[in-house]
Amino acid sequence: MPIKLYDLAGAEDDCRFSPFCWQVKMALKHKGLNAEEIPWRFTEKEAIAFSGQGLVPVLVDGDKTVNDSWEIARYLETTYADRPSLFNAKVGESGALFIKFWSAQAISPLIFRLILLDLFENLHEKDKAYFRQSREKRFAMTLEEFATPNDETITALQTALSPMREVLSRQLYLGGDQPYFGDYIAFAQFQWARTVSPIQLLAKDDPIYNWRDRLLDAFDGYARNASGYAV
Ligand SMILES: N[C@@H](CCC(=O)N[C@@H](CS)C(=O)NCC(=O)O)C(=O)O
Repeated sequence: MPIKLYDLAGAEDDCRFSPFCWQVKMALKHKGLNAEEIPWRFTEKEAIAFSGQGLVPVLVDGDKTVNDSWEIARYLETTYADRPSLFNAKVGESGALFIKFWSAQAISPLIFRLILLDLFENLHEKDKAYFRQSREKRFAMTLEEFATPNDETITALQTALSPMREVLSRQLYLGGDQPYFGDYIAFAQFQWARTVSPIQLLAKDDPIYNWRDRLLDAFDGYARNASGYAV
């Protein structure tokens, strides 16, 4: 039975923008595993109710159901231990865990402010009211107040990315010579933006741009061929 992955989609079935799902999709490719990527919308809670919660990604592998991107990566690592490693042992897992929280707390909020209005435009009509209401409650302001797609936010993002830029000016990937799950976590942030927004987050001479290019080309251009903007 093929692996199934419930993957957030927008108005069009091929608009797949969830950064958490992108981490998992790159991890599956890394392991050489194919999955059926099932389009799922924010309001289709009943379709993933069997997982006991309401967020994607949800992975179904035979009789096993796993949710949460980090838990899915750990599941793939142990279940498919004979395939290329996502973590390269405990020390790699610890590094990836740092990238997960750094990315969520220092990078994601800035990218979100930059792409939010474009992302909203790409949502399925049936999701728009839910998304607006849930996010406005979370931010305690309107989407339009929260969004700041301007030079100031771009500059703040460049500053926040500086440690990653330092690493990538010295080596090809955060994992060294080869990508690992930490690379996919960080890459997923840029793929999130690329799939819904024409905004240029990275200059072409930035080592991060070149690193992202390598990952866009990985696995026969899997991420590059996804629906989105060629930025
Ligand atoms: N910690 C979770 C977060 C997953 C998450 O927030 N998924 C979003 C899509 S990017 C979602 O399903 N949201 C549904 C909702 O807000 O109702 C993970 O890493 O998988």
